[in-house]
Amino acid sequence: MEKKIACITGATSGIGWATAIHLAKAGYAILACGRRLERLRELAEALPTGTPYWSLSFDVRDQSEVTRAFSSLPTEWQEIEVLINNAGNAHGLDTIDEGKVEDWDAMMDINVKGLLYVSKTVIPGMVTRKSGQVINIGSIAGKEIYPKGNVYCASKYAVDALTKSMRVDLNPHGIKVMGIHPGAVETEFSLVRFKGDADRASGVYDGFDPLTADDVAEIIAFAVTRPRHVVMADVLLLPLAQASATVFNRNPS
Ligand code: NDP
Ligand code: 8X3
Repeated sequence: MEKKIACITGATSGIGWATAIHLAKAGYAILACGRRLERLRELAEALPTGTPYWSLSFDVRDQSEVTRAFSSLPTEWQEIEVLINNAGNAHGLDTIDEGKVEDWDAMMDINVKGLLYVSKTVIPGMVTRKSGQVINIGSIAGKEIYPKGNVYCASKYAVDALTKSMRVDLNPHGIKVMGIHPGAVETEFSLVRFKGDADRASGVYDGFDPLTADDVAEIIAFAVTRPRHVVMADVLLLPLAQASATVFNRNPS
């Protein structure tokens, strides 16, 4: 492959989809991952003409599926230079006493263990080549907790801890590790959190301009395209109206 390969998990929607487009524009070959096959096909059409593209459909929760998917890659797609660990979601918004075990399992299994499974598959090649960049998508929820955020916040605190740990462990190998932590971004995120309740989901963004997936993707692409010696280690990205995990300036006069 002439171009460097960027692998993006959760590329079927939101931040991952927009990141695929921005990195393709920056000259990367795109290896897109997600469960929804139709979306992976649509993404191929949405990329700039001529972008080398390959997709892998798997559930990040299933380690054997993850391993199988990556070992199915043709030789020219195996040298992944950039890994964007983006797949993830919140499931539910309940106090700790009322939270559902299946929601807790989904968040820990996808946001934490899924990120680990993909990393375990991709990073050893970077270590061998002494080259690579890993960007983990955390959240403001991994910097501050908020009411009813409990397990989602814990999963994103874990992503933050893993990002810092990866940076230390991979430091001898010349691999960049960066954490991008967005505040409110309007994607399918709230629709998933509220299990398809579109009114409740859109209400999250009432009265202010949230970040768009494009806003976040632009920062990710900027981070990836810095000179080799520059690492944007830890970025908290907020919409103007958001001052913390809980403070929003809604309906300003
Ligand atoms: P979306 O719901 O739009 O996208 C989530 C992506 O994750 C989809 O492509 C989905 O693909 C993928 N995904 C979810 N579960 C799995 C799974 N089990 N296996 C494989 N892929 C999976 O949300 P966002 O774009 O907003 O979220 C992307 C990341 O950004 C997440 O890690 C989220 O926590 C984080 N984030 C989001 C914020 C926001 O306000 N939106 C703010 C801060 C961080 P598919 O369903 O096809 O498998
Ligand atoms: C998503 C942002 O504030 O809904 O990570 O947790 S928040």
